[in-house]
Amino acid sequence: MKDLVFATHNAHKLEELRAILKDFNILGLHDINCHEDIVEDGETLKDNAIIKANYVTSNYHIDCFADDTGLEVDALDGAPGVYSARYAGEGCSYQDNVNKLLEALEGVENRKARFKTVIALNLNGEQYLFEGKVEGVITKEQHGEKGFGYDPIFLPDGFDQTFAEMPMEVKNKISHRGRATQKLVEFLMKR
Ligand code: ITT
Repeated sequence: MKDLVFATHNAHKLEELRAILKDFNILGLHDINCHEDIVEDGETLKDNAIIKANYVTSNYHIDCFADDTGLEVDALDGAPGVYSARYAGEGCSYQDNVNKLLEALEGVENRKARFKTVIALNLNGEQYLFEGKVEGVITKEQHGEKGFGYDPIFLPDGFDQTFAEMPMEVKNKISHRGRATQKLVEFLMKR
């Protein structure tokens, strides 16, 4: 089975990707002894995905892919977007972010939102990009214990369970990261 490095420190993301990319041996940054915090100071998801992938390729001299994800809320003009990880401030928890978003949307009727993911793949000296998104709404309360991040308050269109209530395999079929990863898989399988 071919090794493929996923440039992430996020154990939840790693678990999701391992469940999707079953034909590859997916290594995380810990597996290659990369313990540095990669500074994600890009202005877009694409910039940050490229920053993470390039950091690993230039410092560890290996092919890898990285993803960056953001939650865009229409009533907040697309916030938290690229700042989704630190929406409630530097060092904040997932719960802090969820609380801040629920407060920001208190009394707001338009709750439309979407998750977007950009994956940057560095392979044999070339770079390839893949995108995925999922439309939905921000619920008024939290539901479910699974997943991570904003999952307990994201209800994907056409479903009656939040991402945190669904089994991971269901989330992976329809999610932003799942869709971007499917494109990555199709690309890798063709080669
Ligand atoms: P790495 O940069 O190490 O990969 P990260 O946690 O910083 O991990 P991202 O920058 O891609 O990940 O994501 C930004 C934030 O968006 C993340 O901290 C979560 O709060 C949220 N997020 C990302 N993917 C999510 C998902 O599938 N479900 C819910 N929230 C998610």
